Amino acid sequence: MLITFEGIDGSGKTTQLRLLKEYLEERGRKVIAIREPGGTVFSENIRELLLYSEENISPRAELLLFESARAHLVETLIKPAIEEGSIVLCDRFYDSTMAYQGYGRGIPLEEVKSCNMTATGGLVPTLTFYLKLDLDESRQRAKYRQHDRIEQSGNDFFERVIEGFAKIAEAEPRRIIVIDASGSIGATSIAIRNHVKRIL
Ligand code: T5A
Repeated sequence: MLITFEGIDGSGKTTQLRLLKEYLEERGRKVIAIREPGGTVFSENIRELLLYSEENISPRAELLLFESARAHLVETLIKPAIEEGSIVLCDRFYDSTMAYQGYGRGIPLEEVKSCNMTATGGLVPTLTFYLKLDLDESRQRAKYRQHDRIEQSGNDFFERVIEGFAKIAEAEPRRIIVIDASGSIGATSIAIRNHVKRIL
């Protein structure tokens, strides 16, 4: 089973993924928690390039780097883990590419979709939580951190990303659960657990 967490930077994905992992492990489930881009040595190296390159990266080069990191992660870690019965929790997956590179950077959505398909081999998450938070609140939460290359993309970019996530969620209401992430960490966690309980 693959469960993914999506949302803009600082929406609480990492926090909620950690809490869900604890909850599932307490119930005896084998859980693998990973992040995108990353999760393997190769994909973490690509993450470094993507987030900390001092040279500007062109939108299509950026798209292909995310997909390359994903292709390796899916083949070497996610698919084998699912096959052995683990629950894989992934901090971001291909919906982020659609939102950031498609809606955010303006690469035609059909192109992004096709690249996502190539990278995942058609793997679709069982469930996706979209942690919905407005830009002001997300900036507030992330204000004491150093911002990476993508986080420096500006408010217009992030407004397009937020609009993109809304459209992506609207198109697949069975897979993508929209969670109001503006409440407390505890309230958000309970909302997520209640959905997960239904599919265990
Ligand atoms: N990207 C990624 C693409 O452009 N295309 C792609 O295909 C993919 C896969 C990755 C970057 O790459 C981009 C998106 C990103 O810009 P990242 O660091 O992995 O970068 O992702 P971020 O989303 O930036 O990770 P963050 O750690 O910033 O955000 P999270 O994980 O959403 O938030 P979290 O849990 O770390 O929380 C942030 C802060 O808020 C607090 C936490 O304690 C923490 O301090 N917090 C709350 N505070 C109040 N109330 C709550 N409910 C809170 N929940 C958390």
